Amino acid sequence: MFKGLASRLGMLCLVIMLLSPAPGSAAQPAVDMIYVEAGTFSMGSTTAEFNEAVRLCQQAKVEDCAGYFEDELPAHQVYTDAFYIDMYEVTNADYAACVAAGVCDPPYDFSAYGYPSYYTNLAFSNFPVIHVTWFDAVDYCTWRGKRLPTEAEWEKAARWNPLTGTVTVWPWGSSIDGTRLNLCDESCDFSGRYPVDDGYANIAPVGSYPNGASHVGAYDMAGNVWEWVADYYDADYYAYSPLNNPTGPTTGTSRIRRGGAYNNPAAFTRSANRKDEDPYTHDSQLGIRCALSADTGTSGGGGTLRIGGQATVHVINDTLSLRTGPGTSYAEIERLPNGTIVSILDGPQAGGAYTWWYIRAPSGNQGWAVEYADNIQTLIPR
Ligand SMILES: [Ca+2]
Ligand SMILES: [Ca+2]
Ligand SMILES: [Ca+2]
Repeated sequence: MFKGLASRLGMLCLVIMLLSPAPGSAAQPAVDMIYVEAGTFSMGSTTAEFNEAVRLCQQAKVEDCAGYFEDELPAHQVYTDAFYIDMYEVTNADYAACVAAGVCDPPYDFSAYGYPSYYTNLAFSNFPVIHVTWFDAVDYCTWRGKRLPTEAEWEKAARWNPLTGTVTVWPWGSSIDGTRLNLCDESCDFSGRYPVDDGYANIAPVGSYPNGASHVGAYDMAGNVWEWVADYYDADYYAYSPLNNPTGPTTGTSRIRRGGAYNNPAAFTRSANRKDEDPYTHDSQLGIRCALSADTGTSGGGGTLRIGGQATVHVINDTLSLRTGPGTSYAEIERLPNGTIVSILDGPQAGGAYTWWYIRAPSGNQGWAVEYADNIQTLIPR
């Protein structure tokens, strides 16, 4: 129901972002998600990976390193269904749109470490939102028609390589490379500095490290800011976690943050690292990334269109219009030929005489398409 408003606010934020160059360099689209296919991966750390993590941690002169990483054991097989995950950490501009819509609470603190004016300063529109609780993260993702990733989905998107079926210690590979992420580098104010200049002493704009993208193409899954995931925390969960689509312990008091941040030593930015967290916590190192189920349903039609599903474009002597809004008066982004498979991101919404869905085309373009118009333009569920 909010999508029309959200789209306009999103465009407004994008305009604001374009008008006010951030201190960093990276440009990014307002909304973008990555498809992660169904399949099994090895979650958690092997004993060898654990030992190497402890060694790297001790090298940074951190105490009780083993105690931080024992909850990554044992490595175990996990299957997840297909899902989408945000390409970027949720930005201040993204989050501000939800606040403006009257749905999300503002962050608890408008400053960031090193940046006295942050959330309300348009120069930081493209930086990750921080000072948000787990509940704020849930509210934001829900408003976008999404949800928080499960801990398993998060780790799969961070370190699983679909081409090889294997996992790496960091998103890009298994060796630390201080130029591929924002961690506690040589300019960092905190202890455990890694001897490299990564360009940022504090938080960086999202997407600042294209060489640090994960195998599926998600940015900043190592470092910059930690990210909330959906599950309750149990240090021993991996000993009894189910194979299929684990969603964490059924009860608990702590949630989980993932990925490490700009103020952490290298060992804490490994993709298997997990840290328990009070869901009411908010701080200058913790943000949001959302996910979305990609239920493809049964092939061959039938069923109904639904968010997270796919549809096939069916047109007769015509092409399907992808528009900037839910109605025929909105501008056309592109035209999709018969047989095009699209992903459904939001909807339905009434517009004029028709019903509209917010979809993503194979080009990556996102926009509104009509569900059914006189049997000439139709979206058929897959
Ligand atoms: Ca840094
Ligand atoms: Ca991150
Ligand atoms: Ca841990």
